[in-house]
Amino acid sequence: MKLNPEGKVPTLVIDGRPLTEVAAILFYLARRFPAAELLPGDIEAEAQTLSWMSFIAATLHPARRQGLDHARAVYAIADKRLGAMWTLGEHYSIADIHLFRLYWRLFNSLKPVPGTFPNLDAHYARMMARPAVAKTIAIETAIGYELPG
Ligand SMILES: N[C@@H](CCC(=O)N[C@@H](CS)C(=O)NCC(=O)O)C(=O)O
Repeated sequence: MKLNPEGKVPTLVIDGRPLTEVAAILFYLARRFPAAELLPGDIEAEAQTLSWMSFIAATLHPARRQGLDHARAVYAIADKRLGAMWTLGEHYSIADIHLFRLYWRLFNSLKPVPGTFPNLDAHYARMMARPAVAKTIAIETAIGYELPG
């Protein structure tokens, strides 16, 4: 609570200063480590990244709390918006990490019928095939990270 009066995770501490909100933390990490190329260079693509992350934080993240039907409707919008590749088309970015984490929770707790969200399912599979993602999931599994029911 001292670090984040809202009492929520994640909170990243940078030289003693707390930074809250997934979108802001991802933005910071992308700018702090530019070699990873997690934020596209041109203005419109950067704005699209922010658009995705705003949608994810404000609409997708709280959807589950508003009931299953609402969650399904909102994830259907995300599925339609996503299309066939990454959130920004060819460029893998922080918006994909943000989207994946939310869908990962839904996928593993609610287990949607396969085919309900075809684009999100394909995105999930592409993300799980990334070595860094597999490594993170393995670390979390080893420490017993449990999903809310
Ligand atoms: N808008 C915040 C939401 C953060 C959030 O809701 N975190 C949840 C976990 S997913 C939490 O800390 N919940 C603890 C609680 O509500 O007690 C963000 O995007 O970072």
